Order: sequence, then C-alpha cells, then structure tokens
Amino acid sequence: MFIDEAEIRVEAGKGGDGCVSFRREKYIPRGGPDGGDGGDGGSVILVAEEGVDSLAPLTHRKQWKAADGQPGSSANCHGRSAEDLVVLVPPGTVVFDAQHGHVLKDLSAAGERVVAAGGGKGGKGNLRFKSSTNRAPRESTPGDPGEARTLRLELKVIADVGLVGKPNAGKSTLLSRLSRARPEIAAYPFTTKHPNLGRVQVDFDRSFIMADIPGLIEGAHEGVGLGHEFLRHIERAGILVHLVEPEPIDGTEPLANYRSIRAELEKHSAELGRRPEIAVVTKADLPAGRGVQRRLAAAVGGEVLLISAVTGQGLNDLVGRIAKTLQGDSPPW
Ligand SMILES: Nc1nc2c(ncn2[C@@H]2O[C@H](COP(=O)(O)OP(=O)(O)OP(=O)(O)O)[C@@H](O)[C@H]2O)c(=O)[nH]1
Ligand SMILES: [Mg+2]
Repeated sequence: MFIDEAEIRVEAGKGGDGCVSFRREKYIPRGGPDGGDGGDGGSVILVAEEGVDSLAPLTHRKQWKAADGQPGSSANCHGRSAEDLVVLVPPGTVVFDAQHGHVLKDLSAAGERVVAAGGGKGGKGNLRFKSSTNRAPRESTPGDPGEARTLRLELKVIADVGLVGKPNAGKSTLLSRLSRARPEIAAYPFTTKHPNLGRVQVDFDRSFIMADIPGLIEGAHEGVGLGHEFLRHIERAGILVHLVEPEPIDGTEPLANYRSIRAELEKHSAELGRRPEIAVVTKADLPAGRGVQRRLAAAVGGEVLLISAVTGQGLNDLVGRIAKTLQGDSPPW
C-alpha cells in the first residue's frame, strides 16, 4: 500500500422531493396549493488544505456520502438543503475519475477545490405548478439523485529533502522530531512501508518538505524491497539526507552501509547519484556515534553531521544546513 495513492467512493445527497399540499384553514373551503420545494442534496467537495500531509486518512475511510436534502412540506415550507461534505486532501493531489480514467482536477495549490459529486437538486412543490388554468395542481417533482463516482487520488508532492538510509537508521524518528508527521517507529528494520511527508519549519517564513522513505537495501535499484517505487519518490527531491546509524543491530559496518546506499542511488540513476547529499550519523547518544562520524568524514572527504533524535543534539544544525543547501548558499559536500 502506498500512502500517496487512494481510492474512495463519493456519493452526493439526493434532493428532497417537492410536496403536494393544499391550504387548510378554517372558513376557507378551498385553499390553494401550498406544497414547498425540496432542499438540495449535499455535494462532496475535495479541498486542498495546507497542513494536510498525506492521503493516509483516506485509505481508512473509503465511503464519503453527503446527506440528502429534506422534502418540502405544506405552508410552502422549503425543505432544508443538506450541507456539503468536505474532504481535505494535501495540496498536490490529482483527482481522477477511477472508472473513466480522466483527471477531474489537479489540486496543486492550497485552497483549490473540486466538486467531486454534485448534490441532487430539490424537487418542486405543487405551488410551483399553479397557473390560471390549473388552480389546484396535484403535480410535484421528486428530488434529483445525487452524483456518485469512484475517485482515484494521487499525491505528487515534490519533497525538497529525501531521507535515505538503511532500515532502522532512524529516518522516521528524525521526521517525527522535525515535523508534525507521525510515521510509525520501531526498533526493527522495515517499519516504514510507504513514504511519509512532513513540513519542517526553519523559521517564521521558511519551511521545506521532507520525505521519509522505507529503508533501502542492496538491490533496491532492481526493485528489491520495492526500492524502485521508493526511489521514485525522492527522484525529484532537491537534496538527500543520508542517515547512518553507528551501531546497527544486525552487526553490519556503518561505513559499508553508507557505501552500499550510495551504490544503490547511483545505480538507480546517475542524476540521483549526483544530487547534493548531507551525510549524517544518527543516534549520537550511543557510544559509537562520534567515532563513526570521524571515520565517515575521513572516508567521504567532507563534513559529516552527528545528531540524536533522542536528545535533540545537532538537530538545529542539521535544519540550518538543509535550509542553506536548498538556497544554494553553500556548496554540497
Ligand atoms: N538511541 C537512539 N535511538 C534512536 C534514535 N533515533 C531513532 N532511534 C531508534 O531506532 C529505531 C529505528 O528508528 P526508525 O525511525 O523507525 O528507523 P527507520 O530508519 O525509519 O527504519 P525503517 O522504517 O525500518 O527503515 C527505533 O527504535 C528508534 O527509537 C536516536 O537518536 N537515538
Ligand atoms: Mg521508518
């Protein structure tokens, strides 16, 4: 399952039926028609909202049905129109009609909206049919049915920063520390099964989108561990942050792990291999942290940061470096 794709069923509400009724008042023997119109059914509207980071909530709720309009009633009372049902999606969501395959709308910016299923119009009450030749109409019309369709949603948010690394390196933990995203975290590899996105605030008016992808393993470029799918998500990211854990639980060597991820990136595409990378040793609170940082710095011939998502060490530094690199102020290392 991918968080960046979801299929949902949207059903608008039916319009309320028009009413057939005649005025009944004391001493007025033949009151005229007074049946009111039905209210309109609610529409289902998709709205791109800033701060919504994924389509995950939509994978848990497949059916979105708006309420029906109320029928009209006597004394020319119009039925109440139902409220529209608003479904919030992240900016960057493309909405497809799943059955016909065409794009309904590309909700690229926050605030954009599309009526995915229009509510049925309310029916007419018999008062509407009154004329000089027909003073006591018994006609009314039923409310129209609401539209219904199955939608396929695709999120194509372009992350500014892609987190890469072996399983268990601490990618999801870092994303959860820096953003409001709440990816699953656990002390074993392959916890993350689909990409997560989060917005990291640098200061009041600067932020960037960070993508956490499942851990990469050898052969990722050939599709092992769905590597291709995941690498696709960071293909357009401006920079990569490469996380290396200093004491892997599987006993592997941190520097060898770093090199194997580098090899996978380069084999996936030359372009991805050339992307600016910030190398980071995680879990600085573990005893081996500093030593691995020094050895990795020597191996890559450049700067390597040391962070801990547990103590918060080095996190401000890292965010600052990312922001600078995104602005192109400092050369990639
Ligand atoms: N001591 C320490 N443990 C950490 C730190 N950051 C993450 N961990 C732990 O490392 C384990 C793996 O963390 P995750 O964030 O799930 O790692 P991941 O890279 O997302 O792993 P996958 O999704 O499986 O690829 C968890 O038990 C975390 O609590 C850290 O800074 N210090
Ligand atoms: Mg993870």
